[in-house]
Amino acid sequence: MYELYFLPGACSLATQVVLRELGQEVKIINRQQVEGFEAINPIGSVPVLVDDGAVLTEGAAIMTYLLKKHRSPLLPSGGAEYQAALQDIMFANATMHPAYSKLFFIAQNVTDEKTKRGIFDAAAESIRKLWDVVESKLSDRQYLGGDHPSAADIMLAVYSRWGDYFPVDISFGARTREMLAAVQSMPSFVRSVQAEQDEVAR
Ligand SMILES: N[C@@H](CCC(=O)N[C@@H](CS)C(=O)NCC(=O)O)C(=O)O
Repeated sequence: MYELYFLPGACSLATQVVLRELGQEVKIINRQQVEGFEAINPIGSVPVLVDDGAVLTEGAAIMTYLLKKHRSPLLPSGGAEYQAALQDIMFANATMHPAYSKLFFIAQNVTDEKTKRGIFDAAAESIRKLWDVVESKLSDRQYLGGDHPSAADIMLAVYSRWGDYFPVDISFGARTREMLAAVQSMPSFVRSVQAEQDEVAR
């Protein structure tokens, strides 16, 4: 069984959803309950996946590891389709995620309220532009992956919820809203959110 270190609602939720899509059993461990987590991951972040004793870090690397290992159609095996799927995963993990991470950084580090408001607005604007890119990609398809949700769709569906934590207005285009709602209502997604809540309440 896989072990997955998580923080509630964090990017590790996408890892859990994908594990469930792959039909894998997973034990989730709340990083907040783990003393000395830096001994497991020196940068202190989740997700961390433990597979038969091997400790894996970095969300995109974990995602591609799992999809390849289980030969999932969520990641085509080669050619232009593989490259496009990988590009979407990296867009999610290395472009959209860091754009949202700025909101967390501002909330934690900027104390002057007027300055904070201005920087929040600027960060939200850069996030909105990225969602515009997603909206145009979805002009001819339901999901980034085509007819079915891809790993990138799942990752974006997790990140899209983060704007609610801050005093920012991040709107989504109509097709993006449909994609996000469809992914967030997948049984694997609903179950993963519930599993996190159960673990936090324990
Ligand atoms: N590059 C890392 C970044 C992961 C990351 O920023 N994780 C956040 C949650 S979404 C986290 O653990 N934040 C808490 C912390 O860094 O202490 C990855 O993709 O795995």
